[in-house]
Amino acid sequence: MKSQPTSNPIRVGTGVDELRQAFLDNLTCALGRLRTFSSTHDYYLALALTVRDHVVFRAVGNVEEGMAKGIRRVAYLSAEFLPGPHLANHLLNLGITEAAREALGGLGIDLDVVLAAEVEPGLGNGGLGRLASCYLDSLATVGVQSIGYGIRYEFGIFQQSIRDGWQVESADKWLQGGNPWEIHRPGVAREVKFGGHTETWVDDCGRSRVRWVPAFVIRGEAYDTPISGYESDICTLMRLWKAEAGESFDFEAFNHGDYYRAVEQKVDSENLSKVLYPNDELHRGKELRLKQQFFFTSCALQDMLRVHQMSGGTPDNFHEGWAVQLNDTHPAVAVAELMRLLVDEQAIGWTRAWEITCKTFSYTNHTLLPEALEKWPVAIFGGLLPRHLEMIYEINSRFLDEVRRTFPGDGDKVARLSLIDESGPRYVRMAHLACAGSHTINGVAALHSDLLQQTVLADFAALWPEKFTNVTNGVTPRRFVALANPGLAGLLARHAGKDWPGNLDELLALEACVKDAGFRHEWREVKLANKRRLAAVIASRTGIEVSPDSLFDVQVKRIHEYKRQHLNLLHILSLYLAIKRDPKAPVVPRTFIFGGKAAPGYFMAKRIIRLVTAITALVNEDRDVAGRITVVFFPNFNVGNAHYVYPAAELSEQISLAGTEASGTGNMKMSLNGALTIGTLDGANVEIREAVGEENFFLFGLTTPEVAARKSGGYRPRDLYEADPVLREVINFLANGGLGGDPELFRPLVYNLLDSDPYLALADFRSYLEAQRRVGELWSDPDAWTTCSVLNVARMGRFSSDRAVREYCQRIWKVNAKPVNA
Ligand code: 26Q
Repeated sequence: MKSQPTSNPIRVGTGVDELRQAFLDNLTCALGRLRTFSSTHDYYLALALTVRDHVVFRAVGNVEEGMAKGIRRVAYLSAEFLPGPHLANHLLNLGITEAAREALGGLGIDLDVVLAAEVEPGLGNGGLGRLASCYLDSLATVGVQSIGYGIRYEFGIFQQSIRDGWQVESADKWLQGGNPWEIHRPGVAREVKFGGHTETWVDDCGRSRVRWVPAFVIRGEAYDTPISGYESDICTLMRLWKAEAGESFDFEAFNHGDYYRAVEQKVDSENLSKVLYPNDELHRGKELRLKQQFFFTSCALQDMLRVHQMSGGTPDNFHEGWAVQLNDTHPAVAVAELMRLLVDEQAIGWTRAWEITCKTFSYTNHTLLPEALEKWPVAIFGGLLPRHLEMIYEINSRFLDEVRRTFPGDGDKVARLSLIDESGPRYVRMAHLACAGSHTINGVAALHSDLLQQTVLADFAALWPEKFTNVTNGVTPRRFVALANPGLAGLLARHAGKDWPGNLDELLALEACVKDAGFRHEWREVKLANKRRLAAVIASRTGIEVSPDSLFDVQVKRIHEYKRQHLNLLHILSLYLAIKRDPKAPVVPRTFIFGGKAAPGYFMAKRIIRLVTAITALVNEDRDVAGRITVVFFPNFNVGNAHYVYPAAELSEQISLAGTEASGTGNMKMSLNGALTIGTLDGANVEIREAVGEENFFLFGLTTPEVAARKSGGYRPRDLYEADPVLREVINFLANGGLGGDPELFRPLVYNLLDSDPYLALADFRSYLEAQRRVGELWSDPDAWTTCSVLNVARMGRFSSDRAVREYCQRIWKVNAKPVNA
């Protein structure tokens, strides 16, 4: 019998009085606090628990409904999620922000102060993790039964601070103050095996079967975080797994009276989900990372099978119950694990199991850099997952038979496509496993999807062209406009209608306002207020005073050579030197704002941060350029800080070398907040430029084919240095200690540029300067600039993650989303 969830009307009531009463009840009963002794953090926890009741109440109802209807669900498997602060987002989605403000206001408590007390879960490195969270938000918004599976890292991405100009990392203790959003479900636990060996046996029906006898077992316990949708009845889950010691091993150790060994094993097991790996070379190929990947993947698949069977499904129709998306190759071992579950544990024949597997998975690739493709040494893989290695060999042998049939006599192709790299020491190629086991493979922007098929996955594209498609990334306008930029949100609601957060194409209506001087004035006032807000935050965090009347030129993203923060820095130095030479040089007042973390083991990226801070010291303290250029490094860029930065940006720096950035999503966030983009034809920049109009975008740089031609023609950056006096002056200044301090500090950067310049910064330098000159020119005409800014926002509707998720639903997952405007 279907049971409807019920609850106390106060607990889930949305009126001011009910919210206030529920808040006070939680303060007293859940937290055991007297009001007089309560801290802001207590208030935050009490309000979070209040709001959680609302979302969980809906989540419980949804689960039952889904079970009853037997519909296909979506599982998004991702080693990373970056949800950002939850509280304000739920209030917005539930439409109770103002009621909550009033409820707390009546008690003399300021909602904004309470919201600021939330510590965000930093369970991801950057773009890929944030994308996963945007997609969970949109899945709930468009009404799809879905779940995001991942790892409950105890320590997320490190906290960054700047000491003596250098990045300093510290542990992210996000759970220290308690996490009111998660519901721990010790009862929802899965056993995950590791190591050991395999054995064959014969079952009752006389079939030959394989049994995996592990060396150890780790238990995964579920922690559920509810995900609400915007104005949606649906509430879904992010289910993260925490590693705990498996029971049996404690017992074995106790039986031998070896208490300490038992405790040691417990600690060892729990280490599995301790810390998120940064995306750097040093951590590639680390066994613990493979353990993490298999751990969450196996927990997730076992969980899906259980849900499927509880909803009346059988292992044989698993693919009808679940569509499973692999967010990059991090969960790609799922392909082998589902095969093992079906073949070894459910006794389904190989051919049928493979059919089910291929109908279940689809794979999103997020990189074109060949060195970033994951591969595992066969010895590590087989030591940890002996049965999976056997299965991968079997998958490979059948797969390569197909390749030989399609391309007879092409041995090189067979070697290139193989799931095992045998060109040197042997590796398991995770992208190949993902491609073989998926029905659809997508890139994350049109250019990226094309290049994927021409480069890193070209052989797969030749074999299975029908598997390949593109789904351009999107971002949630709820968090990145409605929450982050309430001033703009109000203006949009007044001029484009109140439905824009759920239907971003409505913003097109702004085009009609662009000629209205009053509207443009309001638009500028909103931006100015956002710049003031950011200036205040910058002053309090860095001590640097920036003028809200200057052009805010922003580059915030992970620090990486391919993203070319150093190209931006070369431009800044060229301006600095120009003003030093000629105080009348035509340079509009600018504030250059940088933000982003460098992977702890990435030498060049850390030097780039050091260069930003050196230039900060030089420029900000030089009276000759005072009021003309200011440089800031905004420390610890994360989702919460992004809320201050994106709304204040006027110029969005998207200057990666063409053909290197898969998509970018910060480009979308800034344009949606009214920034103009200076960018290359890379990633989603291409589509953003098409959407907003080329006259509203500052284009520069080589195109991808031109990059290829330059490289194959023997690129010699030193020749460019010799030929260009401006470039020479800037580089000499850097190399000869112009920044003060140790002249050796930036030599590695300088010689890297002159001798190899792998991302062609010098080749694009001139064109970049020229585009920056046009930026300065347009900015000097506020009306013209504002017009471009409005048109950017008006035409960005396509970059809502709702659109992206609907495309996945229709074309890849084959599930129904609710119609737009329903
Ligand atoms: C791999 C092995 C070992 C340790 C860590 C990793 C690892 C972790 C994270 C490798 C890569 C990542 C993250 C990649 C990422 O964020 N990619 C970005 O994805 C965005 C969403 O699609 C795109 O917009 C960006 O262009 C892309 O760089």
